[in-house]
Amino acid sequence: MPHDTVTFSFPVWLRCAHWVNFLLLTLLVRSGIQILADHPRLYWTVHTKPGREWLKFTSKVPATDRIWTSMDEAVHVSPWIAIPGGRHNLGLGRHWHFLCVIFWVLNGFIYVGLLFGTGEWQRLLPASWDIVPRAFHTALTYLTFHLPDASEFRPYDPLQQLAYSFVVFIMAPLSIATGMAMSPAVVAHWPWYHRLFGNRQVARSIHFLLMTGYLAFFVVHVTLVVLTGFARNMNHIVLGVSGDGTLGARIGLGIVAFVIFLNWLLTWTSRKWPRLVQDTTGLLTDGAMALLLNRLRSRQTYNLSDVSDYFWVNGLPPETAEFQELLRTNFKDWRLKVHGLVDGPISFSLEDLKAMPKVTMVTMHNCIQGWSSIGEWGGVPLKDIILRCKPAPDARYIIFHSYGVDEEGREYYGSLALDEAMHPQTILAYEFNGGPLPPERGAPLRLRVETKLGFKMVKYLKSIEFVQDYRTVGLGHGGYREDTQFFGTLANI
Ligand SMILES: Nc1nc2c(c(=O)[nH]1)N[C@H]1C(S)=C(S)[C@@H](COP(=O)(O)O)O[C@H]1N2
Ligand SMILES: [Mo]
Repeated sequence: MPHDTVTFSFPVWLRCAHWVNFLLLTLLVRSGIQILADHPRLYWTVHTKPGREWLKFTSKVPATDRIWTSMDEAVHVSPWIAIPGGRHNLGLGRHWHFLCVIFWVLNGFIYVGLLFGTGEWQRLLPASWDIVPRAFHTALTYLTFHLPDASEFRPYDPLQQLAYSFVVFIMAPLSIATGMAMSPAVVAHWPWYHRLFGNRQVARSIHFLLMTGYLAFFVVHVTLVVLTGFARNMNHIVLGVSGDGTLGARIGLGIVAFVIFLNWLLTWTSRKWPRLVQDTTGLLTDGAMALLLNRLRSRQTYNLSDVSDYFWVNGLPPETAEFQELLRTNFKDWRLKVHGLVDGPISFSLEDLKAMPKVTMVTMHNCIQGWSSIGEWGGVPLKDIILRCKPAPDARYIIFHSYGVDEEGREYYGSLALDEAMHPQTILAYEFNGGPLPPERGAPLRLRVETKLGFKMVKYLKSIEFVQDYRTVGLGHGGYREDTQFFGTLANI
C-alpha cells in the first residue's frame, strides 16, 4: 500500500486529458498500422528499394517475371488490429489518423498549457538530474517485485516522473515532427526539413518506433497501475480523490469499455459506410490541410547524384487496344486534347509539347503507401499550357484524364485546382531520368505535382479538361482513387 500516507488529487482537466489521450492513441495506433500495411517495409534509406529495408512485416518476395508494383506489396490486416482493417484500406485509415491527430495535438496543447498555467508541472517534471539514479532504483525495486516506499510518490515515483515526462515532452513532439516530415507538401517546400532526421524514411521509421514506444509504455503503465493499488489509483485518475473505494475502478473500467466500443463502432462504420467516413472526416481534415499545407509550393533542388536506383511502379500501362496501338506506333498520332471551359478545343502533339519551354527537375516522389524515390523529370510547366488554353473565368479545376482503366472499365483520372496547377514544379512530364518516359512510368505524358502524393500524378495522359467543380466528374470526389479507394483529394500529407 504505497501511497496510503500521501493524499493528493489530480485536477479535472488533467483527468480528462488523460482519458481523451487514451482514446485518441488507440485510434492513432490502429490507423497507423493500417497505413503501414500498405507498404510494410521500413527503411533508413530514402530510396525504398525492396531488400534494403531494416524491418518488414511481409513475407512476399517481389516477383521477377513481371513488374512487381507497389500495389502488390499491400498486406491484409485484421480489423481487430487496424482501423478499418482489410487490404489497401489506407485511405480510410488515413482519415482517422488525421482526424485524431488534430484532436490529439489540441488535447496535448491544452494539457501542457494547463500544466504550466496551474503549477501542476512541478509534480511531473524532474527538477534535477538525480532523477535518473532514483528512477533506476525505483525500476530495480519493481523488477525485484517490491513496491517503492510510500514517500517516493509525490504523487509520482521517480520512474513515473521520468517516463511520463519522456512521453509528454520527447515522444509526443517527435511523433508530430516525424509525421510532418512525411508530408510531401512540407518536404517539397522545405526540403531541409526531412534531412533533420536524415531523410523522409528515417522519419517514417522513427514515427513507427515511437508507436511501439507508446505500446510498450501502455503495457508497463497499466501493469503498474494494477499492481500498485488498482482501486486507489483509479480513484485518483478517474475521480481525483484518494480512497480505497471501488467507484473509480468501476467508472474507469467503464471508460475503457467505452473506448473499446467506440473503436469497434468506428471500425464497423468505416467498413459499412466508407463514403460517409470519407466525407465527414474530410470536413475537418481537408479544411486543416487547405489552411496549413495546400498553399506550399515545391522548391526542390536535388542533384542528379541523389536519383534513386530503384523506383516503384504503381499502375501498369493500359492493356486496351487503343493504348497498345499508340505504344506500338510510338505515340505518333497521340494528342493531348484540351476541352471543357476553354477558348475552344485545342490539342498538343508530343512535338508541340517538346517545342515549348522545358523544365527539368530532380524531385522526391512520395506515394501514399509510404515509399519514396528521387527521380529526374523533364517536361512542360502546366502553367504554360494553361496560359495557352485561355480557360474561362469560371474554370476552377483541371481534370486529368488517362488511358488507364481498371478491371471494371473505370477511367483513372485526377484533379487539381487551377492555382495549384500554376506552381512552378507542376509539370506535364515526357522525360524520366534523362530519357523518354518509359511505358510503365506513364508514357507518353504524365502529371508531376510535387507538393502532393503520387496518386494525384496521373499517368498515360489522354486529355485535360477545365471544369468549374470537380464534383461533377466521375463519382465526384476529385479522382479515381478518391472515388474508389476513399482517398482525400488534397493529398498534401
Ligand atoms: N493512370 C494511372 N496513373 C497513376 C496511377 C495509376 O494506377 N494509373 N498510380 C498513381 C500512383 S498511386 C502513384 S504512386 C504514381 C506512381 O508513379 P510511378 O509508377 O512512375 O512510380 O502514379 C500515379 N498515377
Ligand atoms: Mo501511390
